[in-house]
Parts: sequence; C-alpha cells; structure tokens
Amino acid sequence: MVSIRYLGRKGILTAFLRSISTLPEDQRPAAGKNANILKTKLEKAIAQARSFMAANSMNQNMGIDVTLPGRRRGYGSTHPVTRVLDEICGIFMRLGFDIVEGPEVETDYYNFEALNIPKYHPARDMQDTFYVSDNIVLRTHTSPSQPRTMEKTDPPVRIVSAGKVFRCDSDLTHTPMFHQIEGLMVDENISFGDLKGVLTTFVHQFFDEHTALRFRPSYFPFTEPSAEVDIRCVMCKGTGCRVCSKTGWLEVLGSGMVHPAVFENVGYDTGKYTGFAFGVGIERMAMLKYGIDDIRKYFENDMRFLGQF
Ligand code: 2U9
Repeated sequence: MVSIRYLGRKGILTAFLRSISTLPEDQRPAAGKNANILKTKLEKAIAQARSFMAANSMNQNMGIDVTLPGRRRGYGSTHPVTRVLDEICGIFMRLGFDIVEGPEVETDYYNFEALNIPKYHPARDMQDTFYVSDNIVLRTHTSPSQPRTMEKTDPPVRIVSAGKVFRCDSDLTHTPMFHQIEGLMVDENISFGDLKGVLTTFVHQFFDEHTALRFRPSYFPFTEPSAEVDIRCVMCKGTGCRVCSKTGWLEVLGSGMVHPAVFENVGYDTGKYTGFAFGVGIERMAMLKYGIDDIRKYFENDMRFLGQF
C-alpha cells in the first residue's frame, strides 16, 4: 500500500525525515521544508484516491468494486493426447528415430497401394475409409509418410510418423479421428530380435521397466511375419479384470518385418535390406496410462476432465 510504503513507521519518507538531523547544518532547513511539502502532497493524493475509490465502490451502486483484487485467469494444461504423443515421440527420438510428417489428405497410392494393401482389401471399403474422391482419402493410418520418406532416402532409415488418422467408426473405444504413431527401421541385417528389443525398451520406458510383454502372431498386409504386442494388464497386474476382459493381457502395439513388396514399391534392394515396423494408437495408450474409460472424453472439451492433466 502506497501510504504504508512512504508514510508508515518504517516508510521511505518517514526514514528520510528522521535522517535530516544527520545532515550538515546548512542543508537541514531546505531538506526539512522540501520533505514536508512532499509529505503534504502525498497525504493529499492518497486521501483523494481513497475518496475516489469509495465513491466508485459497490456502496455507490456502481456495479463494480474497484477496491477488490483482480480475478486470476485459469492456467491452461496440455491435452492428454498431446502429452502422450510428445512422450512417445521423445522415447523414440532418444532411440535414434527421426520424426516425419505427411499429409492428412492422402492419395490412394500412398495410403493403400504402396503399403501392399490390395484393391479389394476390406480396409478400402467405404464403410471403413473416408473417401474425398475416387483416388483421394483421409489417411487411415500414419504409415503413408513412410514410403514417401523411403522414396527420397536410402537406408539406413529410422523414422516415426505421428499424427491424426481417420476411420468411419464411432463407439466407446473408437472415434472417427484418432492419433497414431507408426515407426520404421530399415538397414542391412535388421532382424525380429531388433524389433523385440526396440519395442520392449519402448514399453518399459512408457509404462514401467517391470511390465511383462508377449509377442503374438498376427497379420497385416504390409508386414510378414506380423505380431501384436500385449502387455500384462496395468489395472489388475494379470489377475483378470473388466479392462483386460479377464485375460490378464492388453493389446498395445501392432508390428512386424516389412513385407518385401513394400520395399519393391520404393525401389529398395530386398536382397540387401530388411526392416521392422510398428504402430501404436495414442488415445488407447493414454487411456491405459491414466485409467480413462471412454475415448469420447478426449474430444468433449470438458475443462473438469482436461484440467486434470
Ligand atoms: C511401412 C511398412 C510397414 C506399420 C504398422 C501396425 C503394424 C499396426 C495399428 C496399431 C494401433 C494401428 O492405431 S492402430 O490401430 N498399427 O498394427 N502398423 S505394422 O507398418 C508399416 C509402416 C510403414 C513402410
């Protein structure tokens, strides 16, 4: 408060007035006079400000009390999807992967053909894919950025592509737009052992180092052999609960060795190079990490939900 700061017992002006007696005798009268003029002016200004505030306060029915302290603006927080996306990208960057991005509106060629997804594959069905025109789709996965990168870069390649993907689907666990990260490592002598090592490191860093994993045979058109990666249920630790449908395991990743047809499409020598690839859904990873039970909560913009992250 101004009055205390300058005129209070320990105020700046009070201290000066007290110190006048220590000045050389010939300076004391002028110093005393000027300090007293300043004191009178200050007292008058403070009195005026007080009466102005009182006159404009709630008491005078002005509708606003200018003497009240201001209201703080709420702080924003990072959306849980962005948080998990950044965290996963960080883990792969520290493992030596570069991040690549590509268009969300994609050609049929890069979204399907280049990835060995044949003409009449069910994923191409209008029920599953948003078509912009005959040859243009909203990308159904983040993988198209990878043949785009491979066409321009010779191995070794270590990339992850992250971002929004779109599928005609909507229920408790699916939204028409969601986020993915898909990774690719290509070099001479890359084996399924490298795939297991990298994905085990990723799971241990993202959940915790004691999380058990299992690699289960699966099928994707762009990888052969293919495997899905399950982790011990983070909720019940394997005893069986609602989240893991009493199996004790949760599916978290798709993966596999890159199909030779994909390498042929980008002009890589299949006799020289091998590689592995993987994909992970961000909303699902965030649900498991934070115990979120309904995917739609991410997109309702309810501050009570978002403010917790
Ligand atoms: C190239 C070759 C192969 C990427 C891969 C998956 C398996 C996968 C899903 C995980 C959860 C998508 O969000 S999800 O539903 N992804 O299962 N993705 S292998 O394979 C590639 C990528 C690029 C050139």
